[in-house]
Amino acid sequence: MKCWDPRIEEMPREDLQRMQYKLLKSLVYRLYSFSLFYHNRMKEQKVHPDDIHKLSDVHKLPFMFKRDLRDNYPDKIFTATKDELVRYHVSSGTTGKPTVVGYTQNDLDNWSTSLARGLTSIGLGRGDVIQVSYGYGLFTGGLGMHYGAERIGATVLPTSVGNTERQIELMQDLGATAIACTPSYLLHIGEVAEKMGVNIKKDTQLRTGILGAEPWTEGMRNRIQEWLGICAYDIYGTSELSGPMFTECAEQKGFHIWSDIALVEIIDPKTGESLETGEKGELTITILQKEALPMIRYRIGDITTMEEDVCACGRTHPRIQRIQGRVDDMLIIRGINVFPSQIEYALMAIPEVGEHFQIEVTRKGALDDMLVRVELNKESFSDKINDLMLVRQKVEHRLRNSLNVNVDIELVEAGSLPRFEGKSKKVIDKRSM
Ligand code: DLL
Repeated sequence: MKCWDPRIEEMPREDLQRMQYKLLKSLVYRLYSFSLFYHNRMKEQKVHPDDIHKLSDVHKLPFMFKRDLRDNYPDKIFTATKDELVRYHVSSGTTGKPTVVGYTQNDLDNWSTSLARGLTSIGLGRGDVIQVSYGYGLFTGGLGMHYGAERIGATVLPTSVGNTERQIELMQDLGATAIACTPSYLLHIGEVAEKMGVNIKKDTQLRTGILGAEPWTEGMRNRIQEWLGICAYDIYGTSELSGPMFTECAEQKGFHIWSDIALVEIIDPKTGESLETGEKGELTITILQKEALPMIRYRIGDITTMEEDVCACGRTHPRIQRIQGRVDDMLIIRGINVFPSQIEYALMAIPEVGEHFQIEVTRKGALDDMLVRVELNKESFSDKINDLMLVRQKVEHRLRNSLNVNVDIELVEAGSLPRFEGKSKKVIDKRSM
C-alpha cells in the first residue's frame, strides 16, 4: 500500500535513529532551559542535557505520569504561551481529576501528519468518505480523526456519536466507505442496522473500520470483519500524547509508531527497567516534537510488546502489538491477574457466544468472586436446558483454562447487556463500591 511520505516511512532504521537522537537532544535542552517543571525533574534525577550522548541515554531521563498533569492542572506545565495555543482537549476525568492538553498549530499539524500516514497505509485517500463516529468536543477522537482524514483529501462525514439510526441512513445516502469509532459502537451500529433491515455488507459501501480507543481482540476483529464485510484496523493513542495517532497498516500486525514523532520504550511496570524488544511490559512514550505540552518518558500504563523488524509493508518504524489492557484495568482474582481482554479472547473462540459480555467482581468474606455474564448469539439461545448446559460447560472450560481461576458464568439472551456509543464499560467491580 502506498506511503504518504515514503522518504520518512521507509527511511533506513539507522537514519531514523540518528534523527531521533537529534530531536531528543534538542527537546531535552529546550525543556531544561525553559521549563521549570522539567528543569527540576532533571535536577532531582541528577541528569543534565550534556549527559545525553546517544539515543539509549533516554533511560537516564525521569519518567512522567498522568498524576503530573493532574497536579499541575490545568496548564502549569505548558511550554507554549497562551497566544501560541490554538486548541485545548480535556479528558473525561472518569479516573480522577481531568487532564488538559493544549496544542500549538505545529502540534496539530504533526498529529494530522501522523494520522495521514496511517490512513494512507490502509488504502484510504481522495474519493473516500470517512464517517467519524468518535465523539467530537473535549474528547480527542472526533476532531483528531477529522483533521487526519481531511489531510489525505478524503471527505469527512462528522456524525460524532449517538443518533444511531441517522448514522446508518447517512452512511447509506452519502456512501461512507470507512467508519472511525470504537469497536463497541460499531457492534451497536451493526445491530441497529439489522433491526432497520439494512445489511451493512450489501446495502452500504462501507469497506474499512478504523477502530480503537479501547482494548479489543483479534477474535473480535475477525467477527466484525466477517459480519460487516469490512477490513477492521486498530488505531491507538491517548489524550495526553495528542489523541488517536497511530494505526496499523494493511498488514494488520500492530501500530506503526512514527519514529520522528515518538520514541517508544517498553519497561517493566514494577522496576521501571527497560525491557528487550518482544518482551511484554508498559508502554512509555516520548513525544519528540510537541511544543505546548512536551512529554518525556510518559508512562501510559498500557501493556503491550514492541516489534522492531521491518514490516512486510516496507515501513521501517517500530510497531507495538495490540494493547492487552491497562496496568490499572488488571483484576486480581484470588491472587491471579486477569485482564478483561483475556476473557474476550477466550469467549470469541466459542461460536455460540455473541460479541457482548460483562464482568462483575464481588468479595465474599476475604475471597474475590468473578461472574461473567455472556450473551449468546441469537441462533444459540435455546429453550432446551440441555443445549444451554452444554454451552455453559464449554464457556466454563475455556475460561478456566485460559485464566487459571474459577469463574461463575451466567448465559444471557442476545441483546440483553448494555450497549455503548463510546468506550465500553465491561467491568463492574463491586469491591470498590
Ligand atoms: O482514547 C484516544 C483515541 C481516540 C484513540 C480514538 C483511538 C481512537 P484517551 O481517552 O485518553 O484517548 O484514552 C487513552 O485508551 O491509554 C488505552 O488504555 C486506551 N486505548 C486507546 N486506543 C486503544 C486501542 C483515546 N486501540 C487510553 N487498544 C489508552 C486498546 C486503547 N486500548
